[in-house]
Amino acid sequence: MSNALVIIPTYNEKENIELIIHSVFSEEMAFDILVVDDTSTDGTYQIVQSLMNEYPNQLFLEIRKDKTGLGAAYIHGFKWALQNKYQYIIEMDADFSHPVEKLKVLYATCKNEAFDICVGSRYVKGGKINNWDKKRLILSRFASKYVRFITRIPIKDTTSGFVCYKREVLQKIDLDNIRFVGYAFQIELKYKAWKNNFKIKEIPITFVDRVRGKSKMNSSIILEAILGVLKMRFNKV
Ligand SMILES: Nc1nc2c(ncn2[C@@H]2O[C@H](COP(=O)(O)OP(=O)(O)OP(=O)(O)O)[C@@H](O)[C@H]2O)c(=O)[nH]1
Ligand SMILES: [Mg+2]
Repeated sequence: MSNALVIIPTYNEKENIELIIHSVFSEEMAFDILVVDDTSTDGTYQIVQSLMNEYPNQLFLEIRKDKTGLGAAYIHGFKWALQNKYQYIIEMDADFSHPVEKLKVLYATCKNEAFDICVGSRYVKGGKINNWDKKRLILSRFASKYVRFITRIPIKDTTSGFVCYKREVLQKIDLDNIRFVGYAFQIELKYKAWKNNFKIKEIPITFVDRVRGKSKMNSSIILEAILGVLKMRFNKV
């Protein structure tokens, strides 16, 4: 068993899940993986189950009955990680948007430097986004500036979903009190960590738009983030 866990939330990722699992396990550093699947209808969790024999005590699966959002799936995964004594807990998407080869940098930054959180960032020097259309680029960049303006948080990529947290951070934050489910969940977690004086570092990543499978992004997720940031700032969360 490793001391670092990569949590991959999935909903209908049959085109990606096997490839991403093999890809993480072919890294030199031994990470464990927890897939948190919301009862995908396309066979995603059955693929994970079939791989568990190949990776005993390294690959784990939690199936949630209801699809209640990315945030809820991560909270479930975090609680599982804390119960199972992981020291470093990493969030990563299933769709290869996040560079697998940077997992070790996220981990090393928390382990060897005096940081509690390491964020894979598109918006620090050296960070990039490949293949996004203009509309998505503008939306994401606007979101990042908006969040900083409202909350004053010293992080450039607050919506990033490629993050390593030390267990102490997730122990300190009240996971039962996380309000948001979509992108806003990513912002809320970083905001609460910062408010609790945890030290955060951003490292540059190249984010690549998904090549396989379908997006789960929708306008209610965006609206939640816009309103949620204001609520958070004015302490309604
Ligand atoms: N368990 C769970 N996973 C989800 C849910 N929504 C999205 N995911 C997963 O969360 C990760 C990020 O979702 P994406 O659909 O890639 O969201 P995105 O990156 O904003 O959108 P695209 O990359 O444009 O598709 C993926 O691994 C999804 O399968 C959900 O409600 N439950
Ligand atoms: Mg994606």
